[in-house]
Order: sequence, then structure tokens, then C-alpha cells
Amino acid sequence: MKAVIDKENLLDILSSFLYENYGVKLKDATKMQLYNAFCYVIRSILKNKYHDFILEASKQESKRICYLSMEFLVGKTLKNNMFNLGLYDMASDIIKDCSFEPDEIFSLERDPSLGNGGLGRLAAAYMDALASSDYRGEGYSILYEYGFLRQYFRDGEQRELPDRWLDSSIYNITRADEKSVIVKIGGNIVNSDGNNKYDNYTEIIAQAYDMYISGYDSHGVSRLRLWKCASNSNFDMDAMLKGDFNELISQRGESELISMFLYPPDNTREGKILRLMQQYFFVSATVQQVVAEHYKLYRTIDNLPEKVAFHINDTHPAICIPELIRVLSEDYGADFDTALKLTKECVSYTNHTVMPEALECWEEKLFIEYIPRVYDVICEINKRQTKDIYKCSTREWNNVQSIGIICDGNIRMANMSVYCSRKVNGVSALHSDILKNELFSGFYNYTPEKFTNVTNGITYRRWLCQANSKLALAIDNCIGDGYKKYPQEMLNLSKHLNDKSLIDDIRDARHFNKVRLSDISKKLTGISLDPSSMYDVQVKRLHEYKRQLLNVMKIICYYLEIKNNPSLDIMPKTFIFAAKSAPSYYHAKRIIKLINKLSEMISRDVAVRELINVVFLPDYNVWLAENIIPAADISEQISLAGKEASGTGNMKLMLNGAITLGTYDGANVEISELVGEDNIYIFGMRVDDVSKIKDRRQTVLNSIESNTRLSQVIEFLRGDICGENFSDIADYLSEGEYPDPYFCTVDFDSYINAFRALSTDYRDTKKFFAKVLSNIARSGYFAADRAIAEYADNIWGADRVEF
Ligand code: 26V
Repeated sequence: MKAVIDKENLLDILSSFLYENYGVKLKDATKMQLYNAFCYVIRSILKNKYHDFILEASKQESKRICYLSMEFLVGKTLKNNMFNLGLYDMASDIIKDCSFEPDEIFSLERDPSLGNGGLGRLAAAYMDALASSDYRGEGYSILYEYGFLRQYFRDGEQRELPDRWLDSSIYNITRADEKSVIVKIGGNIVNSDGNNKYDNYTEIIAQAYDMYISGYDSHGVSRLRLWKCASNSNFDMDAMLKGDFNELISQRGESELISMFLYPPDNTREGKILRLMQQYFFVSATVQQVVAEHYKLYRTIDNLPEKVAFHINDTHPAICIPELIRVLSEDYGADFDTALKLTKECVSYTNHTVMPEALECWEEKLFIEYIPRVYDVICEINKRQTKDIYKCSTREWNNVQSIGIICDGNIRMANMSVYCSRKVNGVSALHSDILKNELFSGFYNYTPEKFTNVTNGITYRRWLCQANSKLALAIDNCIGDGYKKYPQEMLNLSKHLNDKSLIDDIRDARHFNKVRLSDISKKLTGISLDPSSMYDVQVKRLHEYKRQLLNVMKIICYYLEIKNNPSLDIMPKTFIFAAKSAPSYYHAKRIIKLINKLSEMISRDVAVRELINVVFLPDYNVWLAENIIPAADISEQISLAGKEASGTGNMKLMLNGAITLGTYDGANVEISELVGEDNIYIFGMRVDDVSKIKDRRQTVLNSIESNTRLSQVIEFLRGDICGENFSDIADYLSEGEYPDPYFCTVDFDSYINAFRALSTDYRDTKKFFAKVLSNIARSGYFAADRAIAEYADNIWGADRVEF
């Protein structure tokens, strides 16, 4: 691809920036000065490029795709933007000429942790893909002052530190001058002379901050607009005059709290209110602004659905539905039914989980107190839905119960989102089927045409070309670099399954990445890894359904086997974990401690430590993922079937040539169909098997009783593991009314067998790397570019801006 500027030009800009700001020549610049100079260059290129792109998009009246999400896990952006602008190689040469390594410069940027897991990373991937495919994409979220927690371990336990990420290394978030919106909360609605009047409310200011994300080899630039909360400058004059400064500070603090933290704990009423305020704050600012801009341009709201799509990433931004109805009716004079109709045509909803505890429900009381106008709108929506149901001849009473919006004093956000969206999608084929047949079956009966699937996608240029440049180079040398723009071209690799030099290059790249990860591990934990061992990787949020515990049970089983038979001829293995747990999630935290203690115990045991190494890398984030994933031999995707909506780590690992050891769950199903059963190791129950289990307790107990290895593992947990006893986890698996809720014990045997088969096959390098190559070759399907094209065609009805 052609770079946006040539080297001479780039050198000129860098040199004059360095001279004007620091009085130094390029060759004498420090690391930080050079970093700042590159930030400056990229920031100005992006601004100009965005300006040109929007000019053209406006001429063509291209549809605005407004992607609302509580999280955007963008990762470091400097390298990605350089890569996408075609400047990466040029910049690397310049950096090397200045006697630095490119990664030394890129690592100066903080990894913004504006998210927690797959949902946030997906949102960021879609910003990149929208720009790369020339769609007019706009992300909307909150400029949190503190990101998701920073994790460290004390005596193996997870401890948390605040993540004050917003410092000077964040080069590309700039305040959008004169782009603020007033959001009104609290107060009450009084009826005077037959008219409703909103009174006694508090005004807060939403100030816009923007980040630009360049597309790859395209004209497109996505804009991520992050709202920061400021109290209204019209402060309480009475309090000021009375000298009640504490009151002033507390008023100010209260509203500024809204954009302070990502996911404040919601186990208290205050925490719940804060989360609700966050949601309303960012969607209200977004909706008000987007509609105002639309009206200014077209002088009508009738064509809003033609020109604007609001997409809600899970239900956290679902309040945008009643807010849009409110704005259209209160501010633009639409009657309620018209406003509802327009809203239903504008909004679409992606569901990201079927876990009941994660399906948002809000107490009506909170809405009445804090967002009374929104509450009134929801009551009206609820009435309309009830009428619709009565009108429909095929109604089934069971379903009516399940699809209601307001129920038992609660507002069910997912139901409101389905009812008010033009399209609803799940994130893998299996997950979308579960939505249709189980979670939203009531809705599916009424409006089957609303439901669709878009299997998730990843920014493969980041995860392959940038994170694993050696592998990318091997691929370039074999099939050219067209795949960087057209991911399906990766399939051409399948013609080279027996290409020895390609296989050698892939092995070399893998080895290089394993050494790199070992160095990182040494720095972070003091534990080096053996690059000649098999790296078995499980990296993802810590959650019971993801079953990190099942992985631990496997490691213990394996450990006991070696202890019992020290002369076993086995290949050394390194088990790598990285995961954060929610601070109040007791079980998850116990599992983290178990892994750390096991790691310590094994590393002290001279009889086994050459053969097994367990390491838990702290503070999992995008940067760490970029260093772990390219080094993986095995990708552990072992959730209980039916629980993982899709997974995207599974795709990143596949793309980097790790072999999946997984259940038939989420997107593993599609990976398996693409690579064929010889190139993946699937084990365990399928969704149907799980749902057929009648007596859950007995099934678990039978599995334990019938398997000595398993009972030994559970017994082991009751013993001393580096000064700690994990009887609670043993009990969790085997005692009480609901032992082992995610059936680790039931899938244990088939997991161990699959792991054995995989370990054996790993020893045959030629055979193993043919599988590796098959996986890489078929991973093009999981490009976010493909997913975005499907969203545009089937959900948003949006066209690319033409150039
Ligand atoms: C959140 C919670 C919080 C309360 C406890 C239970 C629970 C369970 C799940 C969640 C996740 C909420 C949404 C989410 O992050 N889903 C993830 O979305 C990814 C992108 O679509 C997808 O790949 C993952 O499978 C899915 O877990």
C-alpha cells in the first residue's frame, strides 16, 4: 500500500517538531521526545484525513453508524495507526537510525483500559474495520478517568489498584471544542394546566473528547467520541454566598463522579445509581447531539432512519431507545407513535451473553427517581407492547410472560432492546440459535425476521501483522501481502501445506515469540519459560463458566501422574494463564490464588519442574495479549457448552497458529467447521447433552465416583498447596445441593483424553505444523472487516463512502 506521506516529508515534519519544541536534532532526540514527535505527526495526519473523509461522506449523505458501547478496549494506538497509514516500516527505520528499537518507542504509550474483556475489544475492532472499509463509523462512550482495575498479586491473591490511565502519554484524545451537551437528571414531572413540566432537575455537562482511528489502506477514519462529565458552571450561588464551600465541592464532585470509573461496584444502591447515571449520561449526550446535527442538516427528522443507525453493544446503552423517543417527541414535535416508529427503524441490538445474572434489570424506582422522563417513555413502550401482543393471533401465554418489559417492579433491558430494534443479533452461529430458540424465543415467534447472526471478528492486522511480524513476513513471502486488505486470501496458504521452507519460517517465528514471552514473564513474575516446551495458553476474563478451574484440574492430574511415574517420557509443558477477576467475585479470586499457589509448589519441586511450569501473568491487557497469543501452541477454549457467546481470543489464537483444545461452544463451532476435525481437538458435552441432564447433582457425583483420577485431583485440593488449603474448591466441585455448577467434573475425562491426544501429536513436529498452517490459512473468515460488511448489509443498511 502507498504511505500517506513519503519519508522525506516525514523526516521534515519530525525534525521541525523536535527543533521547535525541544531545540534538538532528530539524531539527538531522547526516546520520549521522539515518541512525542511521532504522536504529533500521526495526530495531525489523522485529523486531516478525518476531515477529508467526512467532507466526502457528507457530500454523499452516507449513513452515520453510531456504535454505542460502555467499553472500547482500543489497546495502544500509535503503532496501529502507523501501520494502517502505511508508515510503519518507514517510522521503524527512522527510529532505528536514532539508535532505538521501534517497540521501545511504542511502549511509551499507555494501554488505555477502557474495557474489561471481549465486548470492549470487539467495539474497538469494529472502529478499525469500519474505517478500513470506508464506512462512516462513530463510536460513543465515556472518558473514564480510571480504567478497569490494575491487577497484582500478594501471596497469590489478586489485589487491585486504580488505573489512572489518562496521562500525557495519551496523545490522540483531544477535546472537541464547543461540543458539549447538557444532560438533565433527577427532578420530577409536574402537571400544571394539563401540561407536563420537568422541574427541579440537575444539569450536568457532557464535554466531548475525540480519538481518531485510521483504516488500513483506505480513506476512512473512525471517530471515537468519549464524553466527560463536568458540573454545570452555574453553580449554586446561594451556597457560594453563604460560604458553604463544602456543599459546592460536594455538588461538583457528585456530577464529576459519573465519568470517574469504569464499572463502579454495583453491590450497593449508590453503586447502582452511579452505573445508571453513567449509562444515561453518555447515551443522552450522544442522542441529543446526533439528532440535533441531523436536524440542522436536513430540517426534518422523518429521514432519520435513512441517515443514522444507532447500534447498542449489549444492553448497557439501551436507554438510548427511550431517550431517542423522548428527544424526537419533546424536542422535535413528533407524536409518540411516530417517535417510536422512527426509533425502531434506527436502533439495532447485539446480545453478548446468555448468562442470566448478566442480563440487565433495573428497579423501576431508580428510573422514577433519577430519570423520570425516560421512565414515562418506557411505560408508554410497555403499553404499546402489551397491545401488540393482544392483537397478535399466535400469542402464547408462556411467552408473553417472558417478553414483557416492565415486570415485578423491574425494567428488563434486553426485552426492551429486542422490542424496539430493527434487528437483533447474536455473536456466533450457535449463540444466535440459542437467542432464537431459548433466550428470546417468545420474540422470535412474533418477529422471526428481526433475528440474525453476525459471528464476531477481530482486527487481524493488529493480531497478526503487528503482534507477530515474523509470521506475517513468512506469509507475505509465500502468498504476497494482499491478505492484509482481503483476508480471504489467507486461504491461498492451504496450497502450501507441505512447503518446508514456509513451515520452517513459521516455526522460527513461533520460537522467537516464545523467547520474547519468556523475557516478559521473567520481568513480570520472575519466572522464565522454556521456549522448547509446549506453551498451553488460557487468557480471558476469569469466570466460572470459562472453566479455568477445569484447566487447573488437568494440570493437577498431569502433575500427579508424573509424581507417580517419574520416568514417564513426556514433553515439557508450560501452562500460561492471564485473567482479571471482578474485585468482588469470590470464586474467581480463589481460582486465581489456586493457580498461583500451584505454580509456586511446582516450581519448588525439583522432580517435576523441568516438565511442568505454571505461570499466571499479572494485569492482563491488550498489550500482554499481543505478546502471549503469538507464542501459544495450544489455545484453551473450554467453556461449558452454551455459555460462551462467541469468544474472540479463540480467533486471535487460531490466526497465530495455535491449535484449539475446546468445547463445542461459541465460535469454536465455526472454527471447527472451517479447519476440519483433524486440525482441532474438540471434547466434552454439547449444548444438547447439557440440557438433557436431569439430575445435575447425581450426574456430577457419578462422574467423580467413576473416575479415580478425578477423585484424586479433588483430594489433592484438600491437601496443603504451598501453605494454603483449597478444600472450599473441592467442596464446590463435589458437595452441597448444586455441586460443580459448570460441570468441570462431567467434562473432565474427555478433556484429559483430548489433551493427551494433542500432546502426542505435538511431538510429531511435521504433522503438528501442518495443522498450525491449516488453522492460519482458514482464519480469514474471522476478520472484523467481514463482520462489519455483514452488519452494514444486513443490519444497518449502510453503504461505503465511494472514492
Ligand atoms: C458479564 C457478567 C457479569 C456478571 C456475572 C456474569 C457475567 C457473565 C458474562 C458477562 C459478560 C457480558 C458481556 C460480554 O462481555 N460478553 C462477551 O462478548 C464477547 C464479544 O461478543 C464474546 O466474544 C464473549 O463470548 C462474551 O462473553
